[in-house]
Amino acid sequence: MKKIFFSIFLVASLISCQKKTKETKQLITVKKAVETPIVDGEGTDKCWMQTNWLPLDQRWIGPPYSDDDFSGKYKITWDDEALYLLVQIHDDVLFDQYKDPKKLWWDDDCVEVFVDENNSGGEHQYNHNAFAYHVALDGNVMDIGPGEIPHLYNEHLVSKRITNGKISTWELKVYLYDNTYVDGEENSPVTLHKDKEVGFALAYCDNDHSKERENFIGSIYVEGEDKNQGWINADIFGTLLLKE
Ligand SMILES: [Ca+2]
Ligand SMILES: [Ca+2]
Ligand SMILES: [Ca+2]
Ligand SMILES: [Ca+2]
Repeated sequence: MKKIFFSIFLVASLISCQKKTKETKQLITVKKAVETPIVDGEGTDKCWMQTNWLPLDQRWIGPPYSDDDFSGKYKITWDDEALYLLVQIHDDVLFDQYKDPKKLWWDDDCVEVFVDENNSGGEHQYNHNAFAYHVALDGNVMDIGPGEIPHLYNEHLVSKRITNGKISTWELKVYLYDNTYVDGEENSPVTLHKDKEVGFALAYCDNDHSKERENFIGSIYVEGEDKNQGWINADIFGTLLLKE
């Protein structure tokens, strides 16, 4: 009997260990939107007026760059339905060399939103433990699913971009799906609530005229030589803590 109890305890411990592998590196308290923002690319909504900018300044790939080449910042808020982001990017050249959204999407200019619904951390390269949504200049949303199959996830993320000269303002509504998500089936996004923790990072792929992206800039410091970890490992994400 004791042995069985111990086995159950051991299995339960292993499951709970697998569930949470991540240590909190960047805790961001996110205030609930006073009014749901209108996703129109204009940061004039009341909630944005009351939210501070956060930096998008960690070089994950590529050589040092000038402020004119790239600089970025973002705001974040939430309501019961989704996360909302206001992302302001200074990028000297907007470049979309592949019109096919499923072709080398990370080598075109795009905003990348990483979300781990239950903040578990862990590996998510070809599964839905977390998502890495690449939002292209034309609004298409790409990620790789199980079986290494690229998918459009346009129903997961609504966006609108307004570009004035070198400055683009992206407004995004990001629905959160949990790890039971199955491609090709009916899935419902989760409802958000106060005190929920969400794994999160933001990035921008900057390409101005090269075959491959020139820089990849993220919102969080990544340890080690290879900083291009976000699309594989949700342990590197920061943590959002949703508050009223
Ligand atoms: Ca707006
Ligand atoms: Ca640039
Ligand atoms: Ca997860
Ligand atoms: Ca660019």
